Amino acid sequence: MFETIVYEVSEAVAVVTMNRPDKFNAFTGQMNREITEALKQAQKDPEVRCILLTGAGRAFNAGQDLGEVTGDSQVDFGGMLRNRYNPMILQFQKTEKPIIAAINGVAAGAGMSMALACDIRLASDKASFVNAFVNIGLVPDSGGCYYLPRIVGIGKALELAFTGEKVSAEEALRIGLVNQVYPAERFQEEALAYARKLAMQPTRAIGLIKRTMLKGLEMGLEETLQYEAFAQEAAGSTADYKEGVQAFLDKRAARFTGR
Ligand code: T3D
Repeated sequence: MFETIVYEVSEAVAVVTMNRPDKFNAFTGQMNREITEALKQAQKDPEVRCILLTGAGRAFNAGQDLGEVTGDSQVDFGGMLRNRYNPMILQFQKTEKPIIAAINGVAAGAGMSMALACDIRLASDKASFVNAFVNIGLVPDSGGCYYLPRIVGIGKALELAFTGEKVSAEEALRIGLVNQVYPAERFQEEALAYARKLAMQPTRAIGLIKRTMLKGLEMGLEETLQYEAFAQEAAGSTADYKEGVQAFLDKRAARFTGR
């Protein structure tokens, strides 16, 4: 049973809703663990073919709950990241199903980093992004230093990290921080429709695409070519590959099952 998130599966989509709206869905240790667990659960469940991560209320996620780390004693930043945040962020990569961040409102600090660790980012026109770390004298963490420069380029990444200024959804779309922006009134239905469409794709190929492209970011051409050959062997042995080819020959839409 989850307490800080709501986990619901319907029509092949697992919707994970961060549910601390009064605190702008800021992270507690329990929420870090529950998100990690929810991703593992979705990975194991053959009924789930896409994951949609969103926030309850006005915010997506405001980063670490600063109420949890105040006080006179020195915060164990290293321990906190190693034990709570890093395993959660790594789980996004390990989950071989598409993960969509449906960014309904502000995404700040580690909440922004987590959105960057998702495969696709959809934003409401009321959403915004704040690389808030510098505003409290910290360094981007939770994969922010890895994903942000890869997504928007080093120049823009440094600007966002140095200034900690708020970026609107419109600007986020312009700089490639998000894939799509939808009006707030129909955001949840648009995001769900997007997720359902991805859930109908050949899920094993999608998982292999994700793994191969992420590995490709770290490897040279020769190694990537090798890995593509390996991934293609795996994809080519799926029922969805056979269905895809048959559907093409039959001149009909493919009916993928994720097998
Ligand atoms: O120990 C460590 O810190 C290590 C881990 C680091 C990882 C990190 O994530 S560090 C970064 C932590 N996050 C922040 O610094 C963001 C702090 N929040 C903000 O800058 C702003 O609240 C926002 C830009 C997110 C939103 O601004 P705005 O003006 O739309 O809303 P607001 O009025 O500031 O906040 C609304 C409520 O949410 C408010 O509560 P109240 O007064 O209505 O009862 C505010 O206190 C609460 N809230 C927002 N962010 C946090 C939070 N409560 C706890 N922790 C938060 N991070």
